[in-house]
Amino acid sequence: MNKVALYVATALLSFGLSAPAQHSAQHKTQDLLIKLAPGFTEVEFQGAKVEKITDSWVRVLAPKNFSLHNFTKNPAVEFVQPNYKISLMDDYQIQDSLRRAALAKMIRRNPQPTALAAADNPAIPDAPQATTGADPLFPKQWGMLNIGIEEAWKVTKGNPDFIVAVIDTGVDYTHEDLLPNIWRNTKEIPNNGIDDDNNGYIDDVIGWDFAANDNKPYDLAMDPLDILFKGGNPGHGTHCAGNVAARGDNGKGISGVAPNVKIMPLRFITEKGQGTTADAIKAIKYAVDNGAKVLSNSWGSEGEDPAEGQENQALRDAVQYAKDHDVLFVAAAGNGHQGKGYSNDTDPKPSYPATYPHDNIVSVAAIDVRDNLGSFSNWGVKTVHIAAPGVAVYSTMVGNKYSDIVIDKFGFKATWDGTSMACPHVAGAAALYWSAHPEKTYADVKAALIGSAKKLPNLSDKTVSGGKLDVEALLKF
Ligand SMILES: [Ca+2]
Ligand SMILES: [Ca+2]
Ligand SMILES: [Ca+2]
Repeated sequence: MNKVALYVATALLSFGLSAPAQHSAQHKTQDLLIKLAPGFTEVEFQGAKVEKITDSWVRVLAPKNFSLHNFTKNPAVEFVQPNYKISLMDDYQIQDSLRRAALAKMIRRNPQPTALAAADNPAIPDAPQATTGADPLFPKQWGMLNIGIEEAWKVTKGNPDFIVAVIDTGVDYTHEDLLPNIWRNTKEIPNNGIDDDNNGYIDDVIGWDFAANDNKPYDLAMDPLDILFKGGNPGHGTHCAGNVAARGDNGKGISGVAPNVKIMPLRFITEKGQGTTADAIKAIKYAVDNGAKVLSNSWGSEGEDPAEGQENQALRDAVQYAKDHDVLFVAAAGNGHQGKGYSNDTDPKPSYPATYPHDNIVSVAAIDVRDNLGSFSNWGVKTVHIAAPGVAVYSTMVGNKYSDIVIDKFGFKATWDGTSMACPHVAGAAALYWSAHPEKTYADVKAALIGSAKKLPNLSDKTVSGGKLDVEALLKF
């Protein structure tokens, strides 16, 4: 019959198949997102829990046996879909069974601490006094030199009022090289238990943690042994944030592409490397509503299979919301080795959200120090716009550290490789350009990124621009 019924059917089928076996409680509940029909601001279903997500979307937790009819007969319902899962694009879990057995033995012998509990998140420090001096680890940042950063910085290092939202696993906001550039919500009085700026979030002084629903979007990282065995977050958001806007010229660490702009840390992916569409949408809306002009998105979503008539309409609407507010949505193109849902050429096999049709999206591929496309990197001459450094990338790590290595333990070594690492370079570049040209629109910024890209023969049939990020040319564009 109508759209509603079709999507309810596919939604429930999909949800039943995709619910993780280890969370048996989820089998007893349907976790759905429902779009309200025009003119409706709320909806109720007897026996179901309804949570408002945006003006037009609600999350509904309904009993497993809740009938489709409850939705289809309700005039307030326009669209129903599962609350699709979202995950980090990089997974360091070891698959080989012999090595896993050896790791299991090690864990039994030496129980490892896992991530901090959310309740143990460090307090939010005050903004520090400014320090000056060269950034001692800058020479290790091959990616900065690769994109011509030093010439670009002669034009601008970014407007201190410009905000880039890092929508990810959180950020180590206590890190010496990030803390000076962490956004401050000056309309919120800290620790008074009141939502002073009336934005729906109490004491949100630097951002929000949508996974734990608190005001400390700290980057909870798993122990390396746990990551090798079970997967999880190695401090992904902190690494991304450093490449956007680690503080420059402060005598410490490194420098981001836009070393004077602000980072808004928004956490919606947990220490296990997983999030939900509902939380992603809330994070995107928060970023837009609280002044971020560029969103850095190094993650991939599920729930798009045109063959099955499925669509993550809720996430599409959130990207549209950003577009409607003149906000640029920079996204990692995706890593092809991930299996289902990802393929190297995103023209025939899209990767989401990077491949959504919204023209405020910039999809970013990864190159190495010799400008070769990373073996894992997605490309697409129609759907991936530009390449940027994304192999063995040096940046900030949780716990006041810096590295280009994710894990080097138990004979297993991984460097920070991924379109996840390339995306923040382009987000930082957009922030630089927009700082220099505040009158421009997202469409102008995107056109400048593409138009100024350095054309390379090996990328001519791989990206829309036929090249890689060139911030020197960008700032002269
Ligand atoms: Ca608030
Ligand atoms: Ca407050
Ligand atoms: Ca620094």
